[in-house]
Amino acid sequence: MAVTRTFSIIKPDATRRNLTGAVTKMLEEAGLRVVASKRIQMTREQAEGFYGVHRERPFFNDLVEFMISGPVVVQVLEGEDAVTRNRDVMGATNPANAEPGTIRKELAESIEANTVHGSDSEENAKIEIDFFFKPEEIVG
Ligand code: RTP
Ligand code: MG
Repeated sequence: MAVTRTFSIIKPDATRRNLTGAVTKMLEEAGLRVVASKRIQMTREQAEGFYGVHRERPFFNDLVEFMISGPVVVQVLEGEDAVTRNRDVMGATNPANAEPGTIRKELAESIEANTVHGSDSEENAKIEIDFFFKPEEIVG
C-alpha cells in the first residue's frame, strides 16, 4: 500500500476541551504522521467554502456556526493508505455508532461536535490540503 496524505481538522469541541494532544496521539498511534499543522480561527467564508458540498443539507448552517465557534487545528497526515487509515481511527460520524477505540467513540460529544474531520477520498484530500496549506508548509 502506498504512502499517501490526507487532511484532518481537530474541531472546536476538541480545542475547547484541550484535547488536541489526545487526538494527535490517537492519530499517531494509528500509524499516521503529522507533516503539517496549524491552529487557526476559521472565518465564516472559509467554513462555508470548505463545507460547500453540504450547502443544501439541513445541518449546513449549524455546522458552519459550530466550525467557527472556536479555534481548530488543521493538519496534513501522511501514512500508508492515509485516507482510509484516518477514517478508521476517526470512527462513525455519529459517536453513538462509532466503534470502541475510535476518536469519536472515546472523545466526541455529539454528531455535530464530533471532534475530527477527515477527507473521504484521495481526490478530496488534495483539494482540502490545498484549501488550507501552501506546499512549503508541508514537510514530509
Ligand atoms: P467529516 O466530513 O467531518 O469528516 O465527517 P463525516 O464525513 O463523517 O460526515 P459528513 O456526512 O461529511 O458530514 C460533515 C459533518 O457535518 C456534521 N453533521 N451533522 N446534524 C447532523 O445530522 C449532521 N450530520 C453531519 C458532522 O459534524 C459531520 O462531521
Ligand atoms: Mg465528510
